[in-house]
This record gives sequence, C-alpha cells and structure tokens, in this order.
Amino acid sequence: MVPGPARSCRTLRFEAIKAATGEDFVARMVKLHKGEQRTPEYLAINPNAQVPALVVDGKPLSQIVAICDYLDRRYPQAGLMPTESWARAQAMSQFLWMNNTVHPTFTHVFMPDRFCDGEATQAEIRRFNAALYRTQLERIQGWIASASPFWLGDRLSFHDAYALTLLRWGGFAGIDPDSLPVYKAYVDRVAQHPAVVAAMAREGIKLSTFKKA
Ligand SMILES: N[C@@H](CCC(=O)N[C@@H](CS)C(=O)NCC(=O)O)C(=O)O
Repeated sequence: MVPGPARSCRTLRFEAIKAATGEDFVARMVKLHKGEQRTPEYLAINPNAQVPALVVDGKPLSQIVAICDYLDRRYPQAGLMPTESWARAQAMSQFLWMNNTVHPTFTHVFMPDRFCDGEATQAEIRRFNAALYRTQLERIQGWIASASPFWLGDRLSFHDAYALTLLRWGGFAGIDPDSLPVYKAYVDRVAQHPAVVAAMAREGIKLSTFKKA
C-alpha cells in the first residue's frame, strides 16, 4: 500500500485498520516540495500527480473518498463508517464536503501559484481563502460539538483523520487552534488514540503548526 506522504497524518486510517484487523501496510513518502509526485514512477500510480494513492496487489487507486470507501468495504470490522443506510449517507455527505470544498480551499492558501501568476494576486488569493477556510473550520466545529468521544461515536473514523488534518493545516493558514476551542479539544482527544499516536510518530509530525506572528 502507498498511502502518500508524511506531513498530513495520512497513515492514520491504515493504523486504525491495523489496530482493528492486524492487516499491515507499507507507507511510502512522496515529497511534494521536491516534485516527486511528477516523477514517471509516481505518475504511473496516479496520473493526477497528487497524493494520496493506494496500491493494492499492484493496482493503484487515487482520490481520498474512493480509497476510504474501498478500505471500509474491505475491512468492515474496523467500523470506520456507519453501516445503516441513512447514517452512512449523512457521514458520506460530510466527508465529501471536507474533500471537495474544505481541502481545495486550503490548497488555494498553501499553493496559490497553482491558480494565478503574480505575487500580489497570489497573496490576495491566500488571504481570501484563509478567511474562507476559517469559516469552513467553524462549520466543522459545529458538527463535532456533540462528538463523544469521536465524530461518529465510540470508534475512530475517516472523519476524525480528516478533521484532525484540516485543523492542523489551519495553523499553516494562520488560524490559531485556540480560537476554535471546541474543535481543538476534540482534536486533542483524537490525537490520544493509539492509532493516531502511531501515525504521527511514523510521519514525524506534531499536532500544532500555528506560529504566533
Ligand atoms: N481530490 C484529491 C485531492 C488530493 C490533493 O489535493 N493532494 C495534494 C496534497 S494535499 C497534492 O498531492 N498536491 C500535489 C500538487 O498539487 O502538486 C483527493 O481526494 O485525493
């Protein structure tokens, strides 16, 4: 399996599956800052030149939602998504919004050069999307206000992995996690789960990325 690079807690879902099923995986880091996503070897795995990608029995799969849906169906005993139809649809709706809206907003903050030329315009794209990203984190904070202890209840889910990652990225967007206290308390709780501890240690990342100006 090739879960993608470090820096984003991407191996968390695999650690959760390992804890629940004993199934192991191999993580390979793809260094985006070195352009490794554009090497011929990686493009053969994901022609979109993006991480993450999952390789199962030599066959590649890209897109976070497709990867998680596959993992959930292959390892239902890990309980990473609800099984009841309506609860699953609701959970999928929230998961898709994080993937197709919040994640791309952060991409505009982190890589504005992908969207336009010129430093001034890029700075404006970064500023505008950092403010937008904050409103999106606030919406997630509203969703997890009743999380007990995790997003979907007793068990860790894909949602917890994404929510942790998105708040962590907030620090890179200049968003102080202390200004989202309910969200931060929830992520601090998630970060104590043994699968999360293992994933963060494996990837060598810290929870806090925010630096006061
Ligand atoms: N929709 C994609 C988004 C993946 C994505 O945006 N990946 C970013 C890192 S967070 C990436 O690989 N960027 C590399 C680049 O743009 O060069 C998915 O769900 O997998």
